[in-house]
Amino acid sequence: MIRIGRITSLFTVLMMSAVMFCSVSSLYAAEISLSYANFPPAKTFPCVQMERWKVEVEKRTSGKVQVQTYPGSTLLGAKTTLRGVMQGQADIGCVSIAYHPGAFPLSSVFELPLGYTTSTSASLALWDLFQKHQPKEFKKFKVLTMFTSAPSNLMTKTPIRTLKDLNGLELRASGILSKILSSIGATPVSMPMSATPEALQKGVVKGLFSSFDVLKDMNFAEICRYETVTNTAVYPFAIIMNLSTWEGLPDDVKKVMNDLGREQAEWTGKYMDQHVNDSLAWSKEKYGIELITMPDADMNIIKEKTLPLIEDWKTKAASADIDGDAVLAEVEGSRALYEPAK
Ligand code: DTR
Repeated sequence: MIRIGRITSLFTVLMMSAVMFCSVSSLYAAEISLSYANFPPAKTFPCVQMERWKVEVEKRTSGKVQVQTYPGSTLLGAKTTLRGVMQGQADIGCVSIAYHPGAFPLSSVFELPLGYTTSTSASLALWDLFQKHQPKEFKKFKVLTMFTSAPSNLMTKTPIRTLKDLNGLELRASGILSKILSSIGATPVSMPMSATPEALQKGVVKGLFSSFDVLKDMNFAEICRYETVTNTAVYPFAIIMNLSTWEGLPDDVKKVMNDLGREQAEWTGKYMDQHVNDSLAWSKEKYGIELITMPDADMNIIKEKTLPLIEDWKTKAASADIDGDAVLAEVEGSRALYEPAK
C-alpha cells in the first residue's frame, strides 16, 4: 500500500517541477520585453486599446514578445511621452496630438471640425492619411497605430442650452479644440485629460469639451450633470515606438505589429463608439445626467464661426510644405468612404 506521505511528496515534486517549467518557459518564451507607457487612467479608452494590443502581440508572436503596460502616467505622462519614447525611457508611448500644438502639422487636421460622426470612421481615415503620407512629423519614431476619440461634446456643471450660455465659460480642451471653444465665445483652459479631474474639482474649469466616454471612465458625470451634444471635432492619437527598439526587432515580430496597425485603429474606433453609448447610459442611470441638444440655429453659427480654423490650419500646413487643400480633399473622401450610411 502506498503511504500518504509518499503521495504528498510525489505531489510536491510534481507541483514544483510544474512551477519551474512555467517560470523557465515564460522566461525563455519572452525573448523580447517591451514597456508601453500611457498617460490617462487604466479604464480610459487609450489604455483599453493598449491592453488589447498587448494580448494580440503576445499571442501572435507565441509569447516571444512580452509587453509590460504602464497606464495612468506611471512611466511617462501626457507631456513627457514624446521625449521619453525618443530617449528610450519607454519602448512604446501613447501621444494625444492635440497636446503638442504645432508639432504635428499633418495629423492635426483631424482636430478640425471635419464632420466625422464616429471614432471608427475618423480612426480609419487618420490611419489611411498617415500610411499614404508617412509625414516627417513622425520621422523619429515608428508609428504602430493611430486612432481618434469619438466626436467632442460639452460636459458642464451648469446647463448649456444655447450658445449664449457658453459666453466666457471656462472649459477644458486642448489643441485646435481649444480654438473651437474660443471661436464660439467660451474661455478654453488647455490641459491634458489627466489634469482635468483636479481642475474640475477646484473650479478652475466649469466643464470640458471632449467625447462622452469620460463621463464614465473619469467619472465626470458626477460633477458635470449637463451634456450638450455638439458632435464636433475628434482628438487624434498616435501610438509610437522608439526607433532603435523597432529596428532591433526580428522581421516576424515587425510583421505582426505592422499587420496590427490598421486592425488596431479599427478595433479602437469600434470600441470607442460603443463605449460612448454605454457611458451615456451608465451616466443617466447613476447620476441622472441631462442630455441637451443645441438648437439648429446655434449649430449653424458654430459651423460658421469655426470655418476660419480650417483656413488657419491650411496656412500652418503650407509652412510645413503640406498641400492643405489636397489633404482636406483626401480627408473628405475618406469621410464619404468610412462614415456610416445615414
Ligand atoms: N479629450 C481628449 C481625447 C480623449 C477622449 N477620451 C479620453 C480618455 C483619456 C484621454 C484622452 C481622451 C484628450 O484630452 O486627448
